Amino acid sequence: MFNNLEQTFRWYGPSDPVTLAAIQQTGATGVVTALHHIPSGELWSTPEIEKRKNMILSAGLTWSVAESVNIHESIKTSGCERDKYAENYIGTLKNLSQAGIKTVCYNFMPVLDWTRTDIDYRLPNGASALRYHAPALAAFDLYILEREGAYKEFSHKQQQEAKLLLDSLTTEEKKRLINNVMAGLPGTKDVLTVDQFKAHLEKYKGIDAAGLKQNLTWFLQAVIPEAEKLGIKMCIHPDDPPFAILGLPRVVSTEGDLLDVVSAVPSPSNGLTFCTGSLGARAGNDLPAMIERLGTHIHFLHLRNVTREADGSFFEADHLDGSTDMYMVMRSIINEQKRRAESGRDDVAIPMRPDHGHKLLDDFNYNTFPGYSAIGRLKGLAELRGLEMGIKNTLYH
Ligand code: DNO
Repeated sequence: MFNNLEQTFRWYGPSDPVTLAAIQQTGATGVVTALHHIPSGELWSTPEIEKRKNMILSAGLTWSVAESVNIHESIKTSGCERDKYAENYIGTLKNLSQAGIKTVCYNFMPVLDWTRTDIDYRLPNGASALRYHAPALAAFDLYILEREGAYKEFSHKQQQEAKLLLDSLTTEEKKRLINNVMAGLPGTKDVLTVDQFKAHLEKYKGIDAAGLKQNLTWFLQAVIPEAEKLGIKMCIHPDDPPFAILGLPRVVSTEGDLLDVVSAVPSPSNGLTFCTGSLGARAGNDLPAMIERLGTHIHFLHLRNVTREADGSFFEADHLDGSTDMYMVMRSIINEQKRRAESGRDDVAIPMRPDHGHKLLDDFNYNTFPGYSAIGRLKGLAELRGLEMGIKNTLYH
């Protein structure tokens, strides 16, 4: 029988209230982390990498994936400093490779990483989930950001709904909405001000989806050949949500986009992070079929589920519940593993992590990063682990 998936857990570093000792108790063997204290685009030095690696090793775990090595905005906007930042990026890959960290996750979302309007959406059982409420995002876009041209992107009805929603918010709630949408990179507590965000938008004025794709191709051409020499597997994370928001293009949202990425620079080092939560927020994405067709390029799995709502909103459901059929997803993953085993590939144990989890039980007593409490993710991991074992044993025992 071929190997199981490698079970990993994200750790935000020493400031994460979810400790490495706790991660060990989840049964995960791998840690997914990044040097979040180093500003985006700067070099990760060997001593800093080694320090983090040793913390993980002393807890009896391994550093499986660097997530994320973020890409500097000047690369996304083809700014004049992009050569320097590409060089830094390659330098970081060299140092990671030397330390034995060979899988690197990144994304190509302009300005913001993943975006939610509500990070404490209560489910009927009292659990707290993350939600993207389309009318709230529209209210922010139209009436708080007051983005030029935004009106053209919303129907009259959507504009009215957004206005009604905005008027119903207390000052405190409005502040919370702004903070949620303007939250900076995961693993930091940074929040952009609306004015800072407007300044970023200016830089994207002449960049449409085609332009952003060109910039992504430039990055891949600069970095993938180097990654290949170093034995590093790069894996791009899809957009979350998988559609353009706030006037910013997004180009890693569909199967076509993913195909464009892998064919731009064909290489075993030019792969994908298959995030079922991000891709699953778009109804047209048939996830099990995408895994069957793109599976060979998948170097990392983020498994979670969302429930899509009629108006384009979605909230994060239990890992085995929601709009994505996680049974079919896991079956497709196991099929891919079997193909790999049969063709003699050495990467059958694809690293996977339970992505996001609800806040449950004792989770409410900790100030964890949104989506990254211990018990909610542990529940997700336990369910996914059982699903994997059940399917695999049924098919191949
Ligand atoms: C959200 C995460 C993303 C991911 C980055 C990868 O919880 O999956 O923030 O780490 O987009 O670069």
